[in-house]
Amino acid sequence: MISAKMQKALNKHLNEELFSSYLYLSMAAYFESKNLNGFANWMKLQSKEEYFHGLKFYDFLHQVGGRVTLSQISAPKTDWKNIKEVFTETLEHEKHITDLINKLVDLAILEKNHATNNFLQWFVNEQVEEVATAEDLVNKLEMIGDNKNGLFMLDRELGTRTAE
Ligand code: OFO
Repeated sequence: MISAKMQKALNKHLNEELFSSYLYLSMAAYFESKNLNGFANWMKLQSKEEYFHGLKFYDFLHQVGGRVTLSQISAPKTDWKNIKEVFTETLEHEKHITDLINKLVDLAILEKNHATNNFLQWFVNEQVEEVATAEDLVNKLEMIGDNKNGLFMLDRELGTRTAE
């Protein structure tokens, strides 16, 4: 049902989603180490979301008769200068993932693989949301600057995030 090239590309992207999960868990651990529990809560949930994105690729590959082959997950960064740097890198990472999704869509179109193209459209939409959310947090952090009160309020706000 899918070409060898597409199978390889989808497996590679499964690894990217699992790396995203690992990266955000590392960011959560950084926040925990700074007693920023709200930020940590948000990142931990983000990490779980990425794991589920990875599973969507896992399930889809099986549904179309493909073979899942897991590969090594790179070690994520473990330390950052400050909160803003974490979210600036989150935004950059999400833009990178968007680019990868777009390239997968290009391949699906090239191969006239409508099922895979249709599957990927969920991720096209999801990436719009992911980039917008990260952008919003970077903007908020820029506005807050070093204001402790503002950081406290944002930490409290992000602490209310619950799993979808
Ligand atoms: Fe999987 O959406 Fe972020 O990376």
